[in-house]
Amino acid sequence: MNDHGFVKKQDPEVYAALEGEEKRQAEGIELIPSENYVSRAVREANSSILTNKYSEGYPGKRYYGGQTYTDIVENLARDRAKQLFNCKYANVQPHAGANANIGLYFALLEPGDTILGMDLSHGGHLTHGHPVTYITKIFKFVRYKMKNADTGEIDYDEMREVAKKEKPKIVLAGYSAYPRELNYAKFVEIAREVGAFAVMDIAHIAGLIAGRAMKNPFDFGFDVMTTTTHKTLRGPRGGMILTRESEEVAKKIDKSIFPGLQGGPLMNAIAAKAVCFGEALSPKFKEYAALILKNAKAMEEVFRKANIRMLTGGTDSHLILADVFGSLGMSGKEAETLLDEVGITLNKNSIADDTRGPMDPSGIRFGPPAITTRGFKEKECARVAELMVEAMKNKDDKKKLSAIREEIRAMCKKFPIPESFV
Ligand code: DSN
Repeated sequence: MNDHGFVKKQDPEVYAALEGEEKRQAEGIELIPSENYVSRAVREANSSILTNKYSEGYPGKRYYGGQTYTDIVENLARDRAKQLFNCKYANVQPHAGANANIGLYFALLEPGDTILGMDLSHGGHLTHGHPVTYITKIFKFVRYKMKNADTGEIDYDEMREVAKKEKPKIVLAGYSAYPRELNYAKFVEIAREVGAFAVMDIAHIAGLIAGRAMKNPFDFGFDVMTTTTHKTLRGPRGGMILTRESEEVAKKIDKSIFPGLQGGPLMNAIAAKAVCFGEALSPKFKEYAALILKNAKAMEEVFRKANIRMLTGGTDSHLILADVFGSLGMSGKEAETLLDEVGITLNKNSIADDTRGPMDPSGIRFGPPAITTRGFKEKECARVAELMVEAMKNKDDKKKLSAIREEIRAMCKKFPIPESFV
């Protein structure tokens, strides 16, 4: 529903772009697995008058006056986050997932210290040590990999060997393009052997952990988890750091985020995080999380039947990484552009040890978190996957592509984006 009345009156150019985006979201199938549709309540909190307020510091210990209500919302967000993820401490101030990761590194490490993370082409994230990021000028990153990209099994022997040799201070799990559940106990075992912190970046699967559809790494002894709040968790854009039980670590993290890395927190976003965490605590969210997994499986099945190679052989989570170049001779970029034309949005993605470059890689990455929010069940998700395959296999058949576009439009009309989930 349009709520841009004041923008319309005051700034027609921005208004036109907002309207265009609203229509794009309403009429297309969103399969980027890190995107979602938030509730109206989350949006209201996110655009609330809390954007007017400066609140450097933490509840009860701020640098400016007038903090009665900011303290209330930040405490609500922290308490709900702790309850959701079963931990003792939460810092809800990171403006983004990248800030959460960078703030954490500075909290736990000294310059020159080492982090052991997943090889980036096997699913890791930029902030896990990509050479283009500034953190690689400060910390040393060493790598483990999958043993076999067709099963997804992590090479834990290699991980242990590298850990013993390099003595990392952090053993890092959690990825943006890896679809399998991890052997968390193994990570913790290796981290303990070398005296490192076991850290998990749960950004992609935070909603699945909160909704109890996937395991919680804290149950296996992980020390800290970082996350975004806007992916499967279905909240506002933002980040968060959770500490299982060490008060000393939690204090270091607080200091690192403010004043170490950031200035004033975005209190409007923190209010929206509180609303999102409230939604995630509801029984309906558990149903949502469970349905994401079923819907992803339904899509996996269609790709398997179509003989399209999926990295790791399939998925245990909300995302699928398919080797369209290897299977169909179509690059990831070509597939992304083609599917965009029929109303399906997803992203091109590198696959493990990709021989093609990152701007035109071999793979596509997609998943059902957003369409599940829209009410799609297994039947509809399977149909979307069939339409994807049909489009890719008939990329030059204009008539067929136009029929697919029409079917997508009709599906979107049948499943409007909901405004409330409780
Ligand atoms: N850009 C995010 C994703 O799509 O996975 C990661 O930060």
